[in-house]
Amino acid sequence: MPDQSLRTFLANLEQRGELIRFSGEVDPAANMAAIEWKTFNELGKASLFTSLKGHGGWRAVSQILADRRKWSIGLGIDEEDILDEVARRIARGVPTVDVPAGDAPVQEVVAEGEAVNIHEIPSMMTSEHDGGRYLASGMAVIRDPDTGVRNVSVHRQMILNERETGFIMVPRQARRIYDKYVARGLNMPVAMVYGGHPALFYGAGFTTGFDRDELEVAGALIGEGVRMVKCRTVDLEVPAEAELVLEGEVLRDVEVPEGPFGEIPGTYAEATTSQVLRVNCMTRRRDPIFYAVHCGYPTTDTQGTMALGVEVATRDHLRNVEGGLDLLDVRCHPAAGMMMLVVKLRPRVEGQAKTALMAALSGPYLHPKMAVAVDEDIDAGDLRQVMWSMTTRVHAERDMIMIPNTRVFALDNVSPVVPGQNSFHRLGTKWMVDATMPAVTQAEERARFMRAIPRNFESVDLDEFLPDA
Ligand SMILES: Cc1cc2nc3c(=O)[nH]c(=O)nc-3n(C[C@H](O)[C@H](O)[C@H](O)COP(=O)(O)O)c2cc1C
Ligand SMILES: [Mn+2]
Repeated sequence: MPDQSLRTFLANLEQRGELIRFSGEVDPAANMAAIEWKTFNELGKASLFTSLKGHGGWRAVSQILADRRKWSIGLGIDEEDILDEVARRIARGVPTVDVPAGDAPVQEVVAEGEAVNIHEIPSMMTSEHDGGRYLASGMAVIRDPDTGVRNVSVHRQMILNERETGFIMVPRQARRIYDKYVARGLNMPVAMVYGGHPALFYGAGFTTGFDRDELEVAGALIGEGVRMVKCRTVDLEVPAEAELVLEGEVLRDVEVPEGPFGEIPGTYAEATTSQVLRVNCMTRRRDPIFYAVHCGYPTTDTQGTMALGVEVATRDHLRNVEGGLDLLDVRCHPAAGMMMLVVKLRPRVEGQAKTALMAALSGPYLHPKMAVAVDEDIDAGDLRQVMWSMTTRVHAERDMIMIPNTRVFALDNVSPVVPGQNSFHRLGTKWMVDATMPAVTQAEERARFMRAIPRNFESVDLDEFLPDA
């Protein structure tokens, strides 16, 4: 029976040298974010903090899913196969399984009503100008009041007081469900879940059909149904092996000031207003590990998670392009704030790369606004090679195309807000760069665009020549 908690994954990361354990005291309100950000961006490692100032009994982790290597450990998939295998597994859903409260570590400690105090959680002060301490890893389990179908999505929460947080919903599925409750004059029941098997976080960050329960997507990734326990105060269920749950409701008629907050593009979402989550019950493990997701300037788990979802969904979307593509790779680069796609393909006929680029920019995710097509000799995951293609193989007046006034990602600050709408509705310019070699059909033409690589590049083994260490 696979462990569905965070814990086996953390042990695997540590054993593979992918995680650094910090036993000295750190302060979630002052220095934890800088430490975990540098630990990943300078050393490529995840962080586990075992001594948190003001939060005895808690531990925290961060940057555990910021790159493909960590995702491949988390999902038990070879790095090279990750897009194929995720797509293969999630093609069908695996239903959840109910377990009794006695089998649910996440309910070992329960606080209800006045006893709830969110300040106990080691929430992080993340970016320099954030409006407060945030929880950013919460997976909101909700239910569509019309169909009964569950939805799971991640929502940032600014801590407001002992019992309330902000709750930001950009116009996607959770917002649509919230609007249905509001139309009935009701608050929306929610269970926020923190810390679990990486498959849960993948599902929560993944955009799939409105009629699909992301917990069944997670189950498909794990290979068995997610074990769920009934909540104590709302008519919902949560993964029994999670670390922490906040049960409550998103209020129907309240908006409060919220933000600013360092967001997924790497810039700030400006201070605005948000809905409010009122917490009626907090359940947790006896020795909880808080998942302190870093949301802000790349690279963080936020981009690392969303990028993998964009890649899988875009690949699927590209399958429908006329004639079929010889598609070799799709990359959504976290370093580019997730707004750029690289499509690697073997164009078979003239014009096919540009057709593929149009499709890449009209997939299920709004985030990508720029797409670059590269040839089979380019590593789409290496931005240096992508940039090289963009200079040597691009004749801009022919190969660069802009499509103005298209709907773009809610947090893309450079794209203007639609007049009269809230800041989440923006019109921007999608742009495509065809960096594939011209003249697919003419071998002699292509010779001018080949990479001038070192002689005997393939056969030379550097290790044979390096001086002994
Ligand atoms: C760390 C992290 C934080 C996120 N914060 C928010 C948020 O505050 N509001 C929001 O609407 N989406 C947020 N998202 C994105 C949604 O979780 C994601 O788009 C999800 O697929 C939406 O689910 P849905 O398609 O069921 O609506 C966040 C994602 C991650 C990984
Ligand atoms: Mn959904």
